[in-house]
Amino acid sequence: SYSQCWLVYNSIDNYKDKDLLTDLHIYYEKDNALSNIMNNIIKELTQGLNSILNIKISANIIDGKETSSSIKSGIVLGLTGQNVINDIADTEQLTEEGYLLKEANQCIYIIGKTEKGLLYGAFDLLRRIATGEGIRGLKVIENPKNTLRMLNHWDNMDGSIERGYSGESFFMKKEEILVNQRTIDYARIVASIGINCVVINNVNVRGSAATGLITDRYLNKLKEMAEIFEGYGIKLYLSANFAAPMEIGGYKTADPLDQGVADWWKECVQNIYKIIPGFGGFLIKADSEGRPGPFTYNRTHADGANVLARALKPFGGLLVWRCFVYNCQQDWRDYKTDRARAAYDNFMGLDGKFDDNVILQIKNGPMDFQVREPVTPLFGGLKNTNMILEVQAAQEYTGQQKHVCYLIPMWKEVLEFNTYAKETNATIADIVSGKTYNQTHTGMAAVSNTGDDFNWTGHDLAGANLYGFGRLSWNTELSSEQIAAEWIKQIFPHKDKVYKAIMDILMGSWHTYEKYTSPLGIGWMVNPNHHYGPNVDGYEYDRWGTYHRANRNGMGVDRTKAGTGYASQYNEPNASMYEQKETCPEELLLFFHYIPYDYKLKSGVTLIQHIYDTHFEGVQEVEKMVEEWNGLEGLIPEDIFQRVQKRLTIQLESAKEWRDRINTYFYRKSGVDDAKKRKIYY
Ligand code: BDP
Repeated sequence: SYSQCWLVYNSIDNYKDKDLLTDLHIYYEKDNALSNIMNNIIKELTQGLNSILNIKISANIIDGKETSSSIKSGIVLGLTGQNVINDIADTEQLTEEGYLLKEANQCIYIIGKTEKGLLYGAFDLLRRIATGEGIRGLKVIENPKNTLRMLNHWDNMDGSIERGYSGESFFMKKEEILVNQRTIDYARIVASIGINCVVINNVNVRGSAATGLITDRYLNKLKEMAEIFEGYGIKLYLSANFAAPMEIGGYKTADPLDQGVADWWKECVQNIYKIIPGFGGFLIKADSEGRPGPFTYNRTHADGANVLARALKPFGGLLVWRCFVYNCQQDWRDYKTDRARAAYDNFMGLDGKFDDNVILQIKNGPMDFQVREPVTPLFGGLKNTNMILEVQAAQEYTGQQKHVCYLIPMWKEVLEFNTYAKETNATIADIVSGKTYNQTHTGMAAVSNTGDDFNWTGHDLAGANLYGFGRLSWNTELSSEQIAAEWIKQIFPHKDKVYKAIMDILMGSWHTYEKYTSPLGIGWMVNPNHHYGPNVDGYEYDRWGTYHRANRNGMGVDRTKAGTGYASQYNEPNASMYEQKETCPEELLLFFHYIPYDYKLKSGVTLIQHIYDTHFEGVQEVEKMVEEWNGLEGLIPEDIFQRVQKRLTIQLESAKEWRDRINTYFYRKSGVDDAKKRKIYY
């Protein structure tokens, strides 16, 4: 069994606008059978309203060609273009997936241009009701800001999940594809927050089973999954192996400029679309961390992406190509090479060389999902390329879903970052939504944090990251608080104390995590491989390119012109801002500069004292979280209370370990005592 996340539809008493929800009327072309999407909308609305308000309604289908309406009250659903609907509101502003919700004459209208729009409108209405919001006088037009709202699952064919902290895969097990009730509930849950593209398998496509997902061995089963997804407006995507023509095709090369390779991909893709006409496309990780790619053949990433894109093109498929390309065999002795430079160095020269159905998927930071990184400069550089932002909902470096770390505030900062690529409209949100350069394929992708655990996300509070990603990718302007508020109210009883405690815990959690882990943007002080828990020198003399450069005088990586030159990859005025210690935002100081321990920060304390102080504060903040959570006993569902309480205990222990390891390490390196005379070393 498993939870329904934010679709639990808890019952609420005394909902004041219940009288508007008497019936469900659906305008539909009578000669057509209801589509899967329409059936799902009906199911969702009838079950949802029944569960929340104890209202029993059934759908009344009305011929869409009808010209007059005798409807007295209730929900009215219809596409634009149907006579009766057109009278109700001006729907010109609606885009493909948008919807209009409007109350008029005792009716709640849900109007869309497409059935997908209606689906999102229905989920929006249910969300408002579930959170207790009134719907009288309602009038909203919602169009998604991004066309691609994508989840990347890193699920392996054996059922394990790379960087998965919530159990095993619910998409695959023992090299077989799973299609069952959970597939349906997954689709409902993610569709309700606007997700419309899902990649079900790991970007590291290793072995013949994963590589063979694009062949007849799996396509018929995948077709069943794709049909379920389609009923919720979701397109199925697959991660593909760049060397598939060799590994499963038995061909002599995977050279993208070889005609045989191009033909192989064409045939492969034709076959996929024959079986799954609504297939979305491929996601590719190439030339990265051991994955094959075009570099082997002295070809560019544009050559590599385009050969696949051309195979997909006739069917409207998209090719998503990741920019996480760097040399993972660097030399830590060499202060001039810098992994942070890699995405920009590898891709800037290719701007404009990608086909129009290629999309570059770029991680938010130049390194790898650390608790604090600057925004990658690549977004501010590329001008003639489709780009989407990749974030990681899976908390690989942010506590692995044992710690609470609400990531929406981090993603908001990324989205609001001004790249200065143009004078106006040049934030990351503008760039990835196509506002800056008018690209067609734009949006956001998240590495999913789900698995087959009862609550889907291991930590119940990690559900807010999944929820928030969907909502944010739909509307990048929502605030972190708004998103948290919606999430809390859909899941927990509507009580002030509950709301306040959970809101506090979520909203402070990212900064708290940052305080007791690695300071001022330096990152990486984790145990190698699994990446959980402190290990200051874990990667320091390794080849992955992730260093803190601490010695007895100070620490930090010099990324100015005197150092690796990374800061110059930004547009002005950002480049100069990062170049100078004085103007560099302090939370990123050690990312850009080597700083002596006695350097005075703006707060007046020295760098070393700041490290000690924040590590004590971080632990205190976790103690406060534990206290707040304990105060919820009896007020929220017992199982959630227990699960979270258990994880908070683990978090507190781990936070103390971080504090003591970091403080001890830097005390021993620097020899500087704590000004407040606390115990800082062991
Ligand atoms: C890193 C993960 C690794 C992924 C890689 C990626 O440690 O497991 O394969 O990113 O994004 O964060 O490809």
